[in-house]
Amino acid sequence: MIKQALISVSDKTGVLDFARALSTLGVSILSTGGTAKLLQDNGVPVTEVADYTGFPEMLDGRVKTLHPKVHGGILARRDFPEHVAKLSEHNIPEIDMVVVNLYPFQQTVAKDSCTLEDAIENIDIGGPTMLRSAAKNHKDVVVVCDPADYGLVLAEMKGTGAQAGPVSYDTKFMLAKKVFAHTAQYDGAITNYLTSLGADKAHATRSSFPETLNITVEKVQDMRYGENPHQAAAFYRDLAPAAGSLAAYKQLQGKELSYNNIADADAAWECVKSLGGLGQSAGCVIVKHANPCGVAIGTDALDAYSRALQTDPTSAFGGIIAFNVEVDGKAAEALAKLFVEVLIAPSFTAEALATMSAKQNVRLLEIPLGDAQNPFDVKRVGGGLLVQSPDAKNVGIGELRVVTKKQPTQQQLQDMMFAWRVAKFVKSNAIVFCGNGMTLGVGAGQMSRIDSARIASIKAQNAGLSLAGSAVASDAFFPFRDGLDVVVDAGATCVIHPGGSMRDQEVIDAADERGVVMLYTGTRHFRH
Ligand code: 93A
Repeated sequence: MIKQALISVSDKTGVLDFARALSTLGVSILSTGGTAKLLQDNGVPVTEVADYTGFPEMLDGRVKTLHPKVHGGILARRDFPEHVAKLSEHNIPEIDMVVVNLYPFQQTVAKDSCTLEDAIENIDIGGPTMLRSAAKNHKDVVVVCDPADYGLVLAEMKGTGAQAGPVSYDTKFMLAKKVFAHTAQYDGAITNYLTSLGADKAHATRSSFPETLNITVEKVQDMRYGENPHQAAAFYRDLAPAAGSLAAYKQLQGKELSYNNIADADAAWECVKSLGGLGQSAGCVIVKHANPCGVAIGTDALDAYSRALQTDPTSAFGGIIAFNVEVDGKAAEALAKLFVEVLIAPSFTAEALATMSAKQNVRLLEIPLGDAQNPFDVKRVGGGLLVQSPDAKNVGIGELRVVTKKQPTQQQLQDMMFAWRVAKFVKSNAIVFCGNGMTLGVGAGQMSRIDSARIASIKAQNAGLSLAGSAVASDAFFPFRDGLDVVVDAGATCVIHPGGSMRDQEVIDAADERGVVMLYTGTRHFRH
């Protein structure tokens, strides 16, 4: 029987209705200052914790609920006669439900103006203590740290009639697990913040990377297997994924996503999102084994797809395809002719959905567009993590430097800008031939740049595409002139790369000698 609940919340969303419903079910309510006032002002009967314990809230609220009459009432085991006897000896009533959410530490430190003092005052002590007490004793105590669970708890209590009914063990256990995940994350955020502060604590200068890194993620799904069938796997997402990130996907049809599907879908989605502002309304990216094997912009989804497919129709078989525009019926009809593993778009028209519904093997993902970046990238290495800020740099046209005698035409500039956007998403060493807003040949993941250049031109040949007059992007500088010669021999007339080699002059002279245009970006896009 739930007779007494303690409610103490910073986020007051939904708490009034919840408290009122509890009260109607005959539950007496204990509450702290601000929460008690809100309930009282709205006519919900409530006893202030200070009146209950006989101790006032003190030390600017630092001590409100830290009292044996509170914690004894929560922690006592109802099935231990000695515990029950102790409670009555000290006149401590049982507390059967704890509803607490914590001081908004994360929101406070997210503000640029936050001082160390502000942060420290927002470290909740009494709240986590009550949550952990209640979660430890979850067999007998219902603990609610998330306003989203108020409805579930009420529904179970009301299920048994006018009197407050019990909450099931399964629900109490689920709520307790949620509490420990929540307090672990809360302490993790405090640690991340404090260990990111420099020696000059008074001024709280912050480094991007704390001394210890606590990452809390939540499981989205277990997978049948990982990269290979003998590996177990699961997908976890950030508690607040960046807007427009893959983790925000809604699956509209198709089999469960595999580990490789999610990795490739992320590569395709990140690449296609970067194709805006290039003078065409639609973009399409086809990915195989984490690399784009066809990328194009076009007048609409069908146009972009048809052109992306031309780059490497062989590799596109069983590929992951992403669009940055709605997929309509026309595009879906063309897509239905190809064996596709995953299809991603911000939306699908009704006609497109009808066409794809005949291809139930295709996993259809809807993801809202958004360009927020992950706060950092993580890569697991033996015994540790490599952490870096994301490769968020997009070179603007104004930052490009022409280093050859020959100046680019407008068309060449556009082609090089497109090629450069794509090269960022191709594994190093990356060489990407492009023309008229589509890839013509992609050389990826080779240990030597010259091999990537050769492979890219062979692939264009295999696809029957001409490289005459094409643009080439190289994700890092040409260490020697040989790589440049390969792409110019293949037909390229303009080349974009970061520059910065010891032999830059040798490579510039080669470009002048061959009569091609060369642009420096000053930015490198290694991707491993
Ligand atoms: O300052 S505390 O760490 N000390 C306490 O004893 C205590 N008891 C509850 N913070 C404490 N709380 C927190 O107060 C709760 O976790 C909740 O976030 C907040 C609710 O305060 P009010 O009801 O005054 O708005």
